[in-house]
Amino acid sequence: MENSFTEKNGVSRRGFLSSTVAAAGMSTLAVDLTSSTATAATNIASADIKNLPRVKQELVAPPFFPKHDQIAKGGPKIVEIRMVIDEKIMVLDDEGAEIWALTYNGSVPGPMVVVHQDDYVELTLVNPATNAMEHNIDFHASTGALGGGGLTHVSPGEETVLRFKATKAGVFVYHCAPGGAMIPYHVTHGMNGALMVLPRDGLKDKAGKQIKYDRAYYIGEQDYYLAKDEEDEYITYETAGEDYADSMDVMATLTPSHIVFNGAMGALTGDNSLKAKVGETVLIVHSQANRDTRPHMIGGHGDHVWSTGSFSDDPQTGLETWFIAGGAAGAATYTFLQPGVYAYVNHNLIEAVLKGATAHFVVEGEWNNDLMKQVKKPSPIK
Ligand SMILES: [Cu+2]
Repeated sequence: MENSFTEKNGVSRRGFLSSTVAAAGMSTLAVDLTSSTATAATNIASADIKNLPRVKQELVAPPFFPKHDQIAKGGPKIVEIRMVIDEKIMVLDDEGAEIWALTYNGSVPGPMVVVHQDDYVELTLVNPATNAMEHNIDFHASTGALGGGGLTHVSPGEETVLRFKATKAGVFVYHCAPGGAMIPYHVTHGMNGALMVLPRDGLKDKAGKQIKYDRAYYIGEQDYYLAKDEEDEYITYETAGEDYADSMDVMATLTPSHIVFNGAMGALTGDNSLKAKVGETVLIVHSQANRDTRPHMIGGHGDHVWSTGSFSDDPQTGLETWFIAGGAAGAATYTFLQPGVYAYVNHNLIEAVLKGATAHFVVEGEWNNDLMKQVKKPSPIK
């Protein structure tokens, strides 16, 4: 890849980037899949699909969820969503480290999408002419054609529409996967998000009892690989894609410069803290498109946890810390029992504190002395 970068360095940025993608090999695979899918498609259910009701889902920026029903009303639907790709500068920390982020709808992570099992997701993916790069989308919730990645390559100035059936219940990552080294490059520049496929009759515990949530938050964990100059300062760039060679060098070390929640350090702390009240049940969906992680609610628990993200499996209960594999999303519910500030962290505490993977929940309500009481304030030893 580095050779192709050097060789193509003289041509225009857009030309260089698509050449780099073509050189990567994966995109050849994607093209083959596109044509074979188109010709071999039997379209067994197209008549039925035509008769399904259509609804538009207004996507919102994380940590918030779009409006949705926890239990499906009626039969399967086509849920129309629209994502516009935005290549933009994002500031990642207090020191002003910045990146040309590659985003779905302008946020890192991209927006949460919510449907019910057997609904159809119909995505319009728009790549405005003002962007520099080709992009696509691979939905881990979907089946076939590289998760739709083979059918959704859009160059700047193009849009495409992909429809897939959400056959599996759970929470799933989606991400850009243009081909070869551009796959990790785009994913580690923020181009990923999550989609929740609820069972039609909602979430259940292992006894089959309904689990309802009062609030839902989406936390997308992001590892970035920013390069530094000889003075130990983060390098800045004029355009998206210009950091490609430097980024590849840092990525090869497997050592992120930043590991953050929702795009930047502090995106979910201070004024941006997540809110809840004592007695409320909060659903937390946590995704990591590239790297393993281990969420922990300091001072709380995971009451019900779908660590692998599959709602077809019984949730685990009463967990202190749970594992989310790189390339996956997981879900957890917690009913807050005490007021206060809870740090929700990736419990590799170096990653939480030094790299940025920390969020805060600010919970209002009455303190319960039965659960915890300071029996004696810290004072001199008698
Ligand atoms: Cu992309």
